[in-house]
Amino acid sequence: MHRMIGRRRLLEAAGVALAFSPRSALADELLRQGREPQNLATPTGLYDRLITPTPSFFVRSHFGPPALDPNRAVSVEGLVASKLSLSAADLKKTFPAVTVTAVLQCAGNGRALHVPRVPGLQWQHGAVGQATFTGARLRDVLQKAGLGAEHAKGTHVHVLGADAPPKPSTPPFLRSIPIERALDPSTLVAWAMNGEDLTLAHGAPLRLVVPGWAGDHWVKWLVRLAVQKEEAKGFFMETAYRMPTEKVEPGSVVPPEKMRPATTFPIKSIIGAPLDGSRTPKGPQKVVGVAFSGDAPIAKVEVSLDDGKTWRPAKLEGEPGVGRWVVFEYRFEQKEPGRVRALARATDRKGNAQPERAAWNPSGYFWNAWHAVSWEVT
Ligand SMILES: Nc1nc2c(c(=O)[nH]1)N[C@H]1C(S)=C(S)[C@@H](COP(=O)(O)O)O[C@H]1N2
Ligand SMILES: [Mo]
Repeated sequence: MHRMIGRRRLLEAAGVALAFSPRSALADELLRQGREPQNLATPTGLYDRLITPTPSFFVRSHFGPPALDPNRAVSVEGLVASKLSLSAADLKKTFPAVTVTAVLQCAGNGRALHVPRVPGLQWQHGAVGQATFTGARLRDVLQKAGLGAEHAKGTHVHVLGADAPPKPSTPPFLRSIPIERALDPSTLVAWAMNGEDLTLAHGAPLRLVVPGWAGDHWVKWLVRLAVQKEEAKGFFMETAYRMPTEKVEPGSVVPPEKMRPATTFPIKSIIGAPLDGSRTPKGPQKVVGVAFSGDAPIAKVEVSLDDGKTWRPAKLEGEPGVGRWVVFEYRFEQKEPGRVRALARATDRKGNAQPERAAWNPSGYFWNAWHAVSWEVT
């Protein structure tokens, strides 16, 4: 169930004095997702711009944040020549700062839209956002620790955050990424988001940034990076965040050996305006949204006003990139009052096309069907 909560109200609830003035309505709001306050969705109306404002950027935390400690260091260990311990200040001093613009999307975004329904947080569209992230290349950090050529292939970087599970029986949020992905120049140990130090909700002081890959790899509140021979074990690697290796019948049970980690997110577009169920005056109409693919830059977005019989190209804005969104806009004239339904579909430069129906899977990941929005022209 969605409930609107403003950031001011969130802060008030946390007993924080309000020292700033109210901002524009949407840019200051998050939608509560389920019972826990650490899971917050971005309002759909914000998917009309290149950068999602940090105060409205979705939040997904399994256990809630640890205490804020700006000096918390991350250790770099395992199969490296010399163990390092680096705070955000150390990273800023030691490594060139790199800024990437990237989509951060939870694998479970759109889970509520899969048919049949799948248990888990019932995200609709709001578990995604785009921001700029600034930090050190993980590659540079690993090289500084003396990662040898013999360990630069086939190994895995285990990644741990400082957030403690609520009960001793709850498994820690331990993840790993293959070394090849860790050495990709876009993979960062980031200290800033949208030009400011990370907020606690988004992983302060340090988080991993893995453009093109689902949010579960973007570990927050980093405490340990360890190069190991094997993939990490445990619930969050072996059970959660896994996808069928092949297409499966909706509702079916998939055996573990037919599952692989969910990594690159598939192509998708979301219409941010008009909002479903809204009203617009007759005359010029504008369909605006965002489109992204974890696999390749967006090549085109098309809009249909006749349930997919015919499609027209939308105008794109923003620099296309892997795991990076562009804004699309399609204008048309609606002279008569009545109901209008718009569909959007994106295609990337590798020819991946957004499907009419999303591929169902047991955990409800990566819903990416054509987004349909209906509104009343009056
Ligand atoms: N330490 C830690 N890192 C974490 C998580 C977590 O629970 N603990 N949640 C992950 C998941 S599932 C997602 S989708 C992203 C969400 O990042 P955000 O809250 O900054 O939007 O953080 C990831 N990093
Ligand atoms: Mo997630």
